[in-house]
Amino acid sequence: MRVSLCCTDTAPAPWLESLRSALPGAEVTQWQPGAALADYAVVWAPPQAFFDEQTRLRAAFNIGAGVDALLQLRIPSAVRLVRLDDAGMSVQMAEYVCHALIRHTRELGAYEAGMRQGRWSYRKPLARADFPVGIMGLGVLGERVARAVAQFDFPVNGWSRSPKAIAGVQCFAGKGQLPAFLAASRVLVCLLPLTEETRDIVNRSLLSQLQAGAYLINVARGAHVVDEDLLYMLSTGHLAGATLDVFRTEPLPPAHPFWTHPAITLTPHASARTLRSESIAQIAGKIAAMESGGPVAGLVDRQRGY
Ligand code: NDP
Ligand code: OXD
Repeated sequence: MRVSLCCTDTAPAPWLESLRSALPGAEVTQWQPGAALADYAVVWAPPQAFFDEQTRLRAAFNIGAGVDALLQLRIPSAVRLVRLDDAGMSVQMAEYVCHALIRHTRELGAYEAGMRQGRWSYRKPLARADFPVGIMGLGVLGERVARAVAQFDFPVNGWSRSPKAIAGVQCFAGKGQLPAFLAASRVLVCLLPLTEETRDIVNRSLLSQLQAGAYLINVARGAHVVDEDLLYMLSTGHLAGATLDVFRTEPLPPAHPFWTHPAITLTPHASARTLRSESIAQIAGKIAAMESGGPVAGLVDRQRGY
């Protein structure tokens, strides 16, 4: 069996070494134009030329959860696309979202500013009940985040395409229930995949349906949010602030207003990093399942877009 690694933005050597030890019977190589045909691919942001040349692939494993960039390429339908299915990301996402939420509701930013000025002064505690959290996307990451937020006794709402039942979470589904979900939420967490249906979803109309003094945490994809609408809603005061991990253009251009906005906290697409050993163990397990004809979790449904 031959496995080809084609990852831009990722140092290949440690991946090659770990893939070789996880797949001892396989010939694992880094892809270069003209390389021998492989059976499986491990990819992140591959060029179109990779799929044009690699005509024997049975499956391509994306070393990330989001497959929006991969689905922009022309990939023969015979190639099964497989995403990372947690692989250590959901706990990171739960940490990140809880931290952003608690930093906001405990006003830790204001305490930090006070500390820098040598100021010892208390702020009146805010009530958790006044900060219902709405999580858009209740998949592998969203469900874990919803459960983690519920552990801190915040009211939690969740929204997905298909109906769900999650203990401690009021679940809404489909476009028809989106207005009720938004009206019940003050803090909005975006954990949707980027698809034709979800691009630009966090716009002025959606943000204005959240409870007043809303807060946005976007950890999914930058193109979910209409940047100008976010800035406008901050200027009206309806939105109190935002924590953003993902952006339409990454790295975020130096002149972008998000960098200096006082109500925006940002990180460089770091909320849930791909962990190499967990990812490779998962990919090796899935290759073994495919070879033996068993079921494989995390298959991408190209029609749905995730
Ligand atoms: P999943 O595919 O497991 O879950 C997606 C969820 O979104 C599902 O609950 C799905 O509903 C819901 N959904 C999809 N389309 C719609 C729609 N049109 N309306 C309502 N709900 C919808 O994805 P993950 O949880 O694994 O990951 C989510 C996203 O997080 C990734 O696609 C990626 O973009 C991003 N991500 C960001 C990272 C970062 O570092 N910032 C790291 C990892 C991921 P249903 O359950 O009904 O199918
Ligand atoms: C992912 C990501 O999709 O890192 O896994 O954003």
